[in-house]
Amino acid sequence: MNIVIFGAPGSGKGTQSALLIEEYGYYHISTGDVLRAQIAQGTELGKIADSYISKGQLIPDELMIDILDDVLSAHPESAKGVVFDGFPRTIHQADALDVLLEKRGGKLDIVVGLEVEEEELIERLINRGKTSGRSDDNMETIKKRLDVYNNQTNPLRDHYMEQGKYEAVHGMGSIEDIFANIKSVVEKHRSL
Ligand code: B4P
Repeated sequence: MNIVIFGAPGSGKGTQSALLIEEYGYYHISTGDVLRAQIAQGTELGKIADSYISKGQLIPDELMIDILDDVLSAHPESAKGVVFDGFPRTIHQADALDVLLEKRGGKLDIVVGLEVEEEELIERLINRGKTSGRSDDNMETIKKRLDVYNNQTNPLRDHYMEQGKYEAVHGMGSIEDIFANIKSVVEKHRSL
């Protein structure tokens, strides 16, 4: 299965993706982690990525799509199923994902949307900022990230609803309870 974990910054995408991988053994691609690894290594790509991330902006679509294509090609085990964490973030990326999967004989099965109130998102990210060292976990950048999410990423919710692929999951409460709900949604699609 190919699963997208969708949600606002701080909605728990990374947290729940890790549990999904543990449970089902799919290949995990966090585009945020891929970019942060490049930043940590000081590569040219990392410098470009940092200039967007630290301002709370999205990396340009074409660049992000090329990076994803490269990651998929470098990991043939991804053909058995992927948890896409943080991708797609725009309609253009969503269209590109369909093409990338089709090219490899696959398709997107389900989009798990973690739905969390904005106040809670801000609290989580501010808390993470105390220890993460991330250039984007501060109040000013968090507000920009939420604006970008509302304007550019949230429209994907309707896009995937129209395709019958969107499964809303209440993303507040304990990590275990949220995961139990995600699991039941994934199991439902696995048995289809
Ligand atoms: P990401 O790395 O995807 O960062 P994120 O949206 O903050 O989500 P993350 O997965 O890290 O946090 P989570 O919600 O799990 O992206 C960072 C940046 O990279 C973007 O802003 C953008 O610039 C760039 N980028 C990435 N992908 C891109 C793309 N496709 N196109 C263009 N640009 C892209 O967790 C947040 C916190 O909440 C954690 O501290 C966690 O412990 C906590 N938490 C989780 N679940 C909880 C719960 N149930 N209760 C309490 N706390 C919880």
